[in-house]
Amino acid sequence: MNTTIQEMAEKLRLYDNYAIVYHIRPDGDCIGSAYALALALKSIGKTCAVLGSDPVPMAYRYMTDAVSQDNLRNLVYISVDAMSPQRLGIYAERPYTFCIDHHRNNSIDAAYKYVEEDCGACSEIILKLIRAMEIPVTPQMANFLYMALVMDTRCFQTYDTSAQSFETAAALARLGADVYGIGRRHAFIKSEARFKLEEFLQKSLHFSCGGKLITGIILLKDLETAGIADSEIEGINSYVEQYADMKIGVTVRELPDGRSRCSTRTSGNLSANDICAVHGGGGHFHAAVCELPDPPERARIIMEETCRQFLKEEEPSVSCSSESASYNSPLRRAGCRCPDIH
Ligand SMILES: [Mn+2]
Repeated sequence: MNTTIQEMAEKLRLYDNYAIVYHIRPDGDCIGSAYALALALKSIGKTCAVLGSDPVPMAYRYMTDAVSQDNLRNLVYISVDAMSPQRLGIYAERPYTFCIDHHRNNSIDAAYKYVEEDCGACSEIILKLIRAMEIPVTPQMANFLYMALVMDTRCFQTYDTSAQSFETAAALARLGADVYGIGRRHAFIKSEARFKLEEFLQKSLHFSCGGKLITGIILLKDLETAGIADSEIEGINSYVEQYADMKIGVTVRELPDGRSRCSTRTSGNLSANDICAVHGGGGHFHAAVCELPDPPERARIIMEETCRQFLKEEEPSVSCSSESASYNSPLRRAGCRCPDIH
């Protein structure tokens, strides 16, 4: 049952000891949202710990290390930015009293649930909640919330970016968020290792259906060679979206157990959520994910087949047979067709 922000604010005042749980493979939004909420609750005398199956990525430690974790007793669980129990990893089975999220089809069972589907970032909701509780927002909270907003809206460029996203940004700027520093650090500069990994990904790309379908692969050995951890490559799945003709882009990432995680991006009227749902996944309209039991090359073939069907449905005129040539760079399209390059 979805409650109102006001009701959530009232209920959050009732308990004393909170465990705020973020999702597996944490990103900026879940980290920023969880820590900002923790700081807010601590500021009114609650004890709080932020928990997650996976550790906080290195990129965010400079912010999170400054927040003390309280000792936990008689815990009341809050899930933040997680759409399903599976996304909570080792904390999936805990009894959740609160659930705050912005994904479609949220399936977490909680006594008090507030899900604002397709809002730009979960941190937009957290700011509303902190304000509804009449807790003063400190610059530290504002920094967490702004970082979350910048990361989940990809700097205000995603489909879900709305007037509320900009209003949240403006409010956080007034509340003391380091807009320049956070934007630059998290959304502009890149490490040498990141550049290297993007080069590997670029070389792995398959273009088909006239460049409308693009798939790429990131292998574990690519990460190792580039010298970057899997937890530090947030946003890499949007790389394929930068190609102007892309209607569907899939980034297949090899998982340690040999399976593949297929992050899917779409543009226009095509739903990434629907494409991933075919394989038991989901997410947002233009960004979703599914996991296949197959190794990456095989997973790519399966995803390409699924995507072709969606593309054909959307655009019956598109020439998109499974034999259509792939080439690894649009620059080569004019003269050289290199289907055997991969
Ligand atoms: Mn999010």
